[in-house]
Amino acid sequence: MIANHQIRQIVKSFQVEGGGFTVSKIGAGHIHDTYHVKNAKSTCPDYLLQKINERVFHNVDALIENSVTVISHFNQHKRSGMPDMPKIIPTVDGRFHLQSNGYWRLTEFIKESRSFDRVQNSDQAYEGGKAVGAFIKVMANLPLNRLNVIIPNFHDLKYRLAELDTALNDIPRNKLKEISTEIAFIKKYADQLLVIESMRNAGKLPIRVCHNDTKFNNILFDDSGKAVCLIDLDTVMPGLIHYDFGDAIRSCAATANEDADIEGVDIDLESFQAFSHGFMGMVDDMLIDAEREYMVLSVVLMPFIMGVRFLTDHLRGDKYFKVEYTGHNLIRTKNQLALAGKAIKLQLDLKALLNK
Ligand code: GN1
Ligand code: MG
Repeated sequence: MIANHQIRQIVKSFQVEGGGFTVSKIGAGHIHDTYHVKNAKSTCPDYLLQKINERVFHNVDALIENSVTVISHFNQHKRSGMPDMPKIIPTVDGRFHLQSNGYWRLTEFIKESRSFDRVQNSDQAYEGGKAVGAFIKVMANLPLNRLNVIIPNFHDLKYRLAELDTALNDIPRNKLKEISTEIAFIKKYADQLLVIESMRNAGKLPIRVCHNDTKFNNILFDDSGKAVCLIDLDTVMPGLIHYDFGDAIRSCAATANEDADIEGVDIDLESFQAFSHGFMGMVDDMLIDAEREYMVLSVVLMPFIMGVRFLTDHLRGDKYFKVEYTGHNLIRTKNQLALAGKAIKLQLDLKALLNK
């Protein structure tokens, strides 16, 4: 554990305004250690400090370079009236990260803004949909080659299944029993879900700049309830629009959070419709028919991929996602596969709502 006075020292290595900082840890993300740095001087900004997880992100320079590219592109090309994305604060010697027993980065914290783990109402879901759609729309004219590929094959189901297979080969046979239902579910649906990436590989779906981690709590809201922007730009990379839509629905329209047990996990149709309405309003004019056709399948694909990833991590001994107890990733697996199962059954209803 790093002490608060050490963190305050790290903060002072950046070009910060004000002083008398108080630091508190924020618990939401599964990857980095994140702290809210409160400024004693109320006219000066608060900050968000993160220790970058190097087990997940091997090339921190490439990561930071992407964030700088994305923020400056977004702020230059956004529609008038849209708020700016929070700035990355340089260190006193002009770098965008600090190396001190790990890598640290500091961003501006937009005062009176907050994120939500669970959607509160349909207006908020609609606002969230608009924010995710706006991100894709504004990033559409950033050439793909301006971005580094931070985690190759990130949302590639074939790759995730191969990783799961390797993990399965490494565990004792008697452990397989505990996960037989999950493995049977994955085997049953994998082929049908691979269709999205087959279409991508055949060049039939356009590659776009995507956020790739559109979990609901990565959307920032102001205190009037309007969405401000997307945060957590770590995985902004070339991808399919389906990744961002399906991943957002996975958390925004789920009736239980991903750590809850499988009972009660379902898709809330009202939140689905509200989010989709906000999202499609932003991107509809850029979509090709094939993208539209697979939009609803992405609502199955994304929790399915998460189920596969959580299960793989569980089998490997929880090396990737932060866990609070042994078996946490298995609960997440069951939850996400249950959600994928619900989405499979609801596909026709979702299609009808999307086209309404
Ligand atoms: C991780 O960083 P965070 O907690 O928003 C993960 C996402 C998963 C998510 C599941 C780089 O996101 O892909 O969807 O957990 N990010 C990375 O909650 O793997
Ligand atoms: Mg993240």
